[in-house]
Amino acid sequence: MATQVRLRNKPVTLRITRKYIDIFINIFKYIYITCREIHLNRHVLSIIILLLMLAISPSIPVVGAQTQSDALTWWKNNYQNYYVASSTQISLTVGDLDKLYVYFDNYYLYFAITTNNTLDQEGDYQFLLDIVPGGYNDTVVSYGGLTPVVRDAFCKAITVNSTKYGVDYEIYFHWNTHSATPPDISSATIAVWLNKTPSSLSQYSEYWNYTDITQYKGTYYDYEITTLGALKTLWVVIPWSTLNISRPPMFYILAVLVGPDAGNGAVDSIPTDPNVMYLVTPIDTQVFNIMLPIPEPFAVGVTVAVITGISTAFIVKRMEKSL
Ligand SMILES: [Ca+2]
Ligand SMILES: [Ca+2]
Repeated sequence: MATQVRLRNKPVTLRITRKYIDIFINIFKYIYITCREIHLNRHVLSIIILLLMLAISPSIPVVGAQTQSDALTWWKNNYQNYYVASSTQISLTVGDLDKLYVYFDNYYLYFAITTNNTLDQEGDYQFLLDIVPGGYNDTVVSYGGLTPVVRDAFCKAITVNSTKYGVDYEIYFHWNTHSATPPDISSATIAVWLNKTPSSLSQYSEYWNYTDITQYKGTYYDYEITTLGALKTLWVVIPWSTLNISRPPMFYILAVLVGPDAGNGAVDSIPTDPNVMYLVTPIDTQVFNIMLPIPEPFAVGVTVAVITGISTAFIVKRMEKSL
C-alpha cells in the first residue's frame, strides 16, 4: 500500500518541483534581460543575482543571533531546521528514540530529541557532551558497595571509548510514569566532571558535581507527550555560562535512552552504534565508539554561501548561452 502511494505521488511531486524551477529560471531570465537592456556589465549583474539568491536561500544560521530571553520559544519554533541524526535502532522497551536536533550560538546550546514512543514507559533520557579537553574516562571504580565496574555519571552501565572522547557534562532527564498524572519529567540534572583522577577505591559520584537544571539561570526545557502519555519531544536550552565555558568551536554529543535503575544499560542511542548490544540489563558495560561531532554554525553558513556562489556562476553562464 505504501509503495502505491509513493508511486502515485512521485510524478506529482516532480511536476510541482519542475514548475517552481521554471518559475525561478524565468524570473532570473527577466532580470538578466532587463539588466542587459540598461547596459549593466556582467560583474554587476552577477553580484545582483548572487544577492537575490542569498535572499531566497534557506536562512543561514548567524552565530550569536539568539540572545533573546525567550530562547526556549525560539528553539521550539525552529528546532526542526537543525536536524543532525536519526536512530536506526528500534527499541520495544523503555522507549524508542527517533531524531536528534542540535544548534548553538555565542550564548546558548540547544538540543532536542523526538521519539517513536508508543507506550508510557519509565526511563532516562541522557545527553553526554565532550566539549573541552579532559573529561570522564572509564577507569573502573566502585559504586554503592557494588563490585567495581564502569558506570557513567548516573550509575548506568554505559561509557564512551576513552581513547577517543572524554565526557565533561552529562545531562539527565528522568521520565516518570509512577507518581504523576499525566506522567512527567521528575528529575532534570546536569552533571559536571570535576577533573579528579579516579581511584579504584572511590565512587563515581565523587567525580561529578550534580545540579538540578532549574537552579541554573537561563537553562530551560520543555516536552510534549503523546495521547497515551509517552514522551514525544524534548527541547533543552542551556547557556554556555551555565557550563562555565565560552562557545566552543565544536563539540561532540551522544543521546542515549537508558533503563531507569542503577546498572541499567542503553536501549537506544543517537547516533546508533553498531558495536553496542542494546539491552536494559547488559552483561557488561556498553562502550559507545561514536559521538556526533557538531561543527560551529558559521561553517554551515560558509557552505551555503559557497554553494550559492557556484549556483550563481552556473545560472549566469546558462543564461548567456540561451539568449
Ligand atoms: Ca530508535
Ligand atoms: Ca572532554
